[in-house]
Amino acid sequence: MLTDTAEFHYEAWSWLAESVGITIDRMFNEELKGVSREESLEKILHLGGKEDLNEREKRQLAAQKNTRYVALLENLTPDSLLPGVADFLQAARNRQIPCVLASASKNAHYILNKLAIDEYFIGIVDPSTLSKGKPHPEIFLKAVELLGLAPEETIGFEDAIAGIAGLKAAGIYAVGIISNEKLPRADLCVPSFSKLDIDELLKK
Ligand code: UVW
Repeated sequence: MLTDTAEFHYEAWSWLAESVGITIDRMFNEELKGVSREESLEKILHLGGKEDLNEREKRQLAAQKNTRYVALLENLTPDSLLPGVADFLQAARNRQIPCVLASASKNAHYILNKLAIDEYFIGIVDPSTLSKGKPHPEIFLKAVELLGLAPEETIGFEDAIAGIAGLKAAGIYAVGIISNEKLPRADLCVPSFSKLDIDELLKK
């Protein structure tokens, strides 16, 4: 939701899936949003009836996908930030509001660096410490821990149903950032960060 990596994931996963005789489409790719690399691979192999590959083969496939994906991430620049993100982060910083990134991606550091916004975050949840994916609240509870705050003192931003469900399960005020639909369980839903007024949000 800081930038759109879905298309890069799609390109890399489609290529990887084709290499083992499986075809995925953009609709299926939607199901991979916010899902870890390993779990995404499982979903793809399941789709193609190939989930019985051994662990070594799965590790190799995941690594191949990641090499291709990271090569595509090379194209990211600060211009790749979604509308309103830079201003919102700056507004948070001006008010001394700390931000933490709760991402299931092991490439999160690299992505923040390419977008030149790493200095706006006091931390990133380490995906290797997570035992359960969204909608489980674990990732958000770890983010709250990094902030040193209680869940009800924080605000979470998500662009997918599973993310909003995770935020709500963690007891966090959930803002849905989504352009073409609604996230029914979100406390507030806006099409982009540019539609958010941070001072209004802080009154919630
Ligand atoms: C995700 O994008 C969720 O994972 P990774 O970048 O680690 O493949």
